[in-house]
Amino acid sequence: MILTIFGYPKTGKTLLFNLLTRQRETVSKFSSSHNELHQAVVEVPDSRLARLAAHFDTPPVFAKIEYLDTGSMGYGEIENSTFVDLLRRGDGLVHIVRGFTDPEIPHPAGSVNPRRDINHMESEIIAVDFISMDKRREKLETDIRRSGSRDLKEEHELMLRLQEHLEANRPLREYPFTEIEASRIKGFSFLSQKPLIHLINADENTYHQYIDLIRPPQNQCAVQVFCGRLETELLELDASERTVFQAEYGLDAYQYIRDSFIQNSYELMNLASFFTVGPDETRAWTIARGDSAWIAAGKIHSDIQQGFIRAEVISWSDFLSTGGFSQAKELGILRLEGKDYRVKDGEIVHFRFNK
Ligand SMILES: Nc1nc2c(ncn2[C@@H]2O[C@H](COP(=O)(O)OP(=O)(O)O)[C@@H](O)[C@H]2O)c(=O)[nH]1
Ligand SMILES: [Mg+2]
Repeated sequence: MILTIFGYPKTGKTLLFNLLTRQRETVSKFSSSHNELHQAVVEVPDSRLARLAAHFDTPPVFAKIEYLDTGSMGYGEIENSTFVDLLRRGDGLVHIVRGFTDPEIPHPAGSVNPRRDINHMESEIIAVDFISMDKRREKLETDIRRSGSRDLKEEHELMLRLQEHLEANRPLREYPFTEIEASRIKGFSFLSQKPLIHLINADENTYHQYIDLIRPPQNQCAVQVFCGRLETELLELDASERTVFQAEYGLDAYQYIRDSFIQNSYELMNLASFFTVGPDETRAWTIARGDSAWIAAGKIHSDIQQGFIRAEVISWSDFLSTGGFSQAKELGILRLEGKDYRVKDGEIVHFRFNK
């Protein structure tokens, strides 16, 4: 899974990237290379998987997230194409919003105002989608004049409806797609359809004033606040010192982004993990919540999906408390499920398939 970090210049994108990936890329007031790109892959920590791996005495293979830290985009300049490409690559988008004050780092719009920047960025993203949809619509109109297939006409009608939706300044995340419509536009990677987190980078003085901007995930969009520089500094201290400083700043309940970010993104993006276990490896796989056993099988290998017979399913905790597959089978806790079974977060799935 890829998460793309983006935002206006000097908002703390690279600082966040370093926090999340434990890299040490240069964070700077001055250098402003527009084309810098940092990438790093990190494991998704999962104590359930670690315990299963210990049980089997096999190496745990954690799920992975790749972070892309894009170079800065100017205020109102999102359509720069290399930039949009990086956004399209993301399965989810992380918009870093300037929330800290520092007279030495001027804001391109003249003042620090996260609410304004969030709205501004939403509109820019919507505009990008509108423009790419416009191109597609024009192409469809030419093609329809030539061939007039019903399929093209339906796509054209959909584009018109979606453009109307975008014109009302609403992201595609909020459009009630039918399954057919969703599959029609899947290949376009529209930006306003991607899950999005607006992450306000505050400092110890501004943090409290942004609390009421926080929004829990709704339609795969959320607003969160963190203190990038302060958190980086606190993480260098030991736990007791941290507590003292946090109390001093009135941040006793502060949630470290480094600890909470992955969990929150999984929730935002409606993701879940299932596990495969065995003598070779104990491994976590990422699926969407509600995915069927058949789709889960396809995450591992298309052969397993094609030859799907049944899935043996048990929750990770039931597995550990019964002590193994044969005990679980005897107790009737190991279930046999079919293709349509919806796999739940934390289940061990063993696929039986025709080779
Ligand atoms: N005071 C303060 N400064 C920050 C914070 N986050 C980033 N900065 C400063 O903002 C500048 C730009 O940070 P950087 O991560 O390189 O921003 P980017 O251009 O978005 O990648 C650096 O001088 C950082 O030290 C923060 O939370 N508080
Ligand atoms: Mg940077």
